[in-house]
Amino acid sequence: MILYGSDTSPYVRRIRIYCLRHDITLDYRKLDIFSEEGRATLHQYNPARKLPFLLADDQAVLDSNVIARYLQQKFSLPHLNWSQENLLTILNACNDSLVELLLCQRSEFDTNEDRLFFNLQRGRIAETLKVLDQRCQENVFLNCEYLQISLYCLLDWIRFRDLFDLTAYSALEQFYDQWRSLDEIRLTDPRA
Ligand SMILES: N[C@@H](CCC(=O)N[C@@H](CS)C(=O)NCC(=O)O)C(=O)O
Repeated sequence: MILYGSDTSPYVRRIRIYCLRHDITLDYRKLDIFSEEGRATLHQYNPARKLPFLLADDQAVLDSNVIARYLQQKFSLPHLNWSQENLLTILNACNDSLVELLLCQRSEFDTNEDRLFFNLQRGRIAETLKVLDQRCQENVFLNCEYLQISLYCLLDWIRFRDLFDLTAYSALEQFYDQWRSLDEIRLTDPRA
């Protein structure tokens, strides 16, 4: 199985950590989607033009969440229940809004301006982080490995890119500290 991704993407990192923890062998290939060559590969396999995507069993599997489900089915690993799926949706919404704002900043917009699009993203980020912080103290969250991995990747990416001040979210901060020294975390650190 070939996983196309980049070291800095929190979505790619989820899959890499998940595979490391389950001894699933991946041929991980880094793709610079802003280079001509990287874009050509991206366009060839993924019309959504996003990372990650997986090539396996003669097909392309697109989107980290779909890849996770594909791996869970293929290797008979536990699936998320509905309440965990909902939390994943909330977590993804937070991550997606942060990606949108980062792309706006890179396009030289002032994302602190009082504009509908920026206000919607900022509101969503604050609300989803609040819910994740609350739910982080509950077993429904902490009993699901894929959610935990996804949460860690989000929190570490927020720090890595200096996107949001997390100090008010004490449960998230505590969770982050518990996870940061694990081997799989170190092996996939985008700073390394
Ligand atoms: N829902 C997708 C989101 C993936 C995503 O947003 N990937 C970013 C990298 S972190 C990307 O490829 N962005 C390229 C773009 O937006 O043009 C997933 O879970 O895989």
